[in-house]
Amino acid sequence: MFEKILIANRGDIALRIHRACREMGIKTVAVHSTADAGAMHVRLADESVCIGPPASRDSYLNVPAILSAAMITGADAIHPGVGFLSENADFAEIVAAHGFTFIGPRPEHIRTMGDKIAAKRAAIELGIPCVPGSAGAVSSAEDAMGIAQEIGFPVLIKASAGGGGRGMKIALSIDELGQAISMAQSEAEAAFGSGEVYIERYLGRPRHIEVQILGDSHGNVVHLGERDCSLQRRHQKILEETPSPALNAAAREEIAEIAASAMRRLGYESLGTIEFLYEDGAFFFIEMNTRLQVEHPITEMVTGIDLVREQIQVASGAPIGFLQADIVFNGHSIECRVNAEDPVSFRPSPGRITDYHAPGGLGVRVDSALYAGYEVPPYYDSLVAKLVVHGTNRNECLLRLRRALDEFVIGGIDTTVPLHQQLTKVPDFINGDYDIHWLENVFLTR
Ligand code: MV4
Repeated sequence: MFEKILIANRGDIALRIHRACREMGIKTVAVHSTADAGAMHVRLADESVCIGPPASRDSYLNVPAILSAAMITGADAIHPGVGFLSENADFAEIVAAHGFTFIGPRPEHIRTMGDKIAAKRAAIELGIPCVPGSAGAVSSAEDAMGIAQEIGFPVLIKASAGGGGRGMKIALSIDELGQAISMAQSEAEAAFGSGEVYIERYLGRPRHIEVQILGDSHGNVVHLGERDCSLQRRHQKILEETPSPALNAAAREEIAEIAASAMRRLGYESLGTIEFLYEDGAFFFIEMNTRLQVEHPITEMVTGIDLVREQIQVASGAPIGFLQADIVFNGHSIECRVNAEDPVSFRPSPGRITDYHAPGGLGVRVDSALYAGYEVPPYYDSLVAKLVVHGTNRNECLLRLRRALDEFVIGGIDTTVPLHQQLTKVPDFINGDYDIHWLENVFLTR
């Protein structure tokens, strides 16, 4: 097992990884920008290294500075956390080339899944159901016309280098196709440096359901169930829950088994998430995330499995310590993402925390790096806390969630706590009756 891990991240996720390390007897190295010198992840770590000025590009994305920090502290492994360098295949390769273990999948799997066309091609080969569409990139309008005629309108043009919804264009009919393609191509070229696009049938009212996977270096792969992440605004998840209120036991088992056996065939190692759209009882693969996810705690709450501990263990070469049949799914869990934002305009609200009281009690978990007196810097993601609640069933989980939200005090800045208080009281949410557009088109327009 590793003796010392460098955590190449900040905020609540750096704390989350530090906690797993502590429980495993592994020393931690925090890295931080000058803006984060007083941050909780720095205070809790065994050692810390300043890696640059506030801008992420110069600090949390500064590969030479991070590698230097690992060398001077004698770390064995680097955990990239979420965001930043976590899905950068070149970084994973460079880390290994310098003699450190990258805590994540093999670089080739990161690279394949980062290219959405290559990811979809891999998914098809592995027997994962995909949205009907082009077999690869579409280059010309004529090419696209043929495919669109086959799959039917509306169609969606997506950037191969995209993901997270950037560079997507809908064409409702053949008249809109040519323009949609050239717009998607030029937007993708400007945003990602690659204008490669592909076409899919546009699903109008799907849910976003993702399956959590864990693989080791001995060929074992298990799934840890699904998460329903349909409640999003501008491709940012707001609240996630497991199990999905939209699935019955048979559908849940089927998609999770398809995902796990595909990853077994791929020889996938580490944590991974296969994302699907679910509409009219059918699943369609859209993307795969090759990292730990923000919403991993809800899976931990219903399985009792420490995902970060497992991720570190498999990275050290150990086999997964349990079988699929040993995993018991217990009750229901919901995560509310608390952002330092105005709950109506969603404008960022950095600043000093004047009061802080986190909710507690049975079935309540708060992952946050906040403390009274801390100053939320303006330079990074606005997520400041995850409120994660567990109940024996969805109703108990909801009652507990409302209670916990009412207890949460974060003074001095605006947060999205009031948004969650409203969301968890509306009938459509209470009934689990929502799709990927409901939050923006129904809830936020009331
Ligand atoms: C789609 C889709 C409808 N049909 N693909 C958005 C981000 C990227 N992960 C994939 N996305 C979508 N792909 C087809 N063929 C609708 C979306 C989409 C979406 C997906 C998940 C969660 C929220 C969303 C919001 C808008 C659009």
